[in-house]
Amino acid sequence: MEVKNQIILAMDLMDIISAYDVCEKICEYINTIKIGYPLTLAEDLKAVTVFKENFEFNVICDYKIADIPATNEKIADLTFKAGADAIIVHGFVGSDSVEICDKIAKNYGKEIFLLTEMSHPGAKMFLEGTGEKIAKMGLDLGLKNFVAPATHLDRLSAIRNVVGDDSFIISPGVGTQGGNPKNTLEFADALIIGRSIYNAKDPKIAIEKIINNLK
Ligand code: NUP
Repeated sequence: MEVKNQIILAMDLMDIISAYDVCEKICEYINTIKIGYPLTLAEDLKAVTVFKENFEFNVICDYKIADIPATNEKIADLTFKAGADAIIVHGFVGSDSVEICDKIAKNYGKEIFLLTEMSHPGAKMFLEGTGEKIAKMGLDLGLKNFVAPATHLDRLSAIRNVVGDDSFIISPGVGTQGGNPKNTLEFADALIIGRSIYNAKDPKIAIEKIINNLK
């Protein structure tokens, strides 16, 4: 996936009008948006269509799928049927649950991103340290796309070491969660940024600042 300016907008506003409004302001700078449960549960999967039809964005659905294969299959199928370009899948559930999502993605000519470790403080409790194993499983499954945290650069770097330079890592946790954009891009291919853009008084100025600081 080609991500313009190495920034993916995490759109977690919960109504489509406000989300649309932010996208209109910054669409010259981005071509990829990530939506998750907040917007989808509030507005339905039609949110995918709104961003595809009006902005021609790549749409990544951050559903962190983490169920048994039979259920993952249904979730993935509905998501790709709605027009998503990619879906985020949890790795800790194991290879069978991940593999079925990849199979469905391929049926649609689309992609999955494998979530290795998470960015929030609670990730330390159970997830921290599992990222390399999950990343290795992804590699063994032939996956190329991974999600790893911007808030723990040592962990992000360890995961990069496992997946190698040919893999594509997108990284959440920049801005509001404390991660630094430039440092994160030493290890990641693209940043996932939400609140520090969509909650800014002027989202256009906010994203311009981030882009300028990357230079
Ligand atoms: O480990 C993760 N951390 C994380 O923040 C995995 C994620 N998918 N996310 C998501 O990235 C989170 O749900 C939100 O949509 C986005 C970060 O947004 P923000 O903290 O920049 O507002």
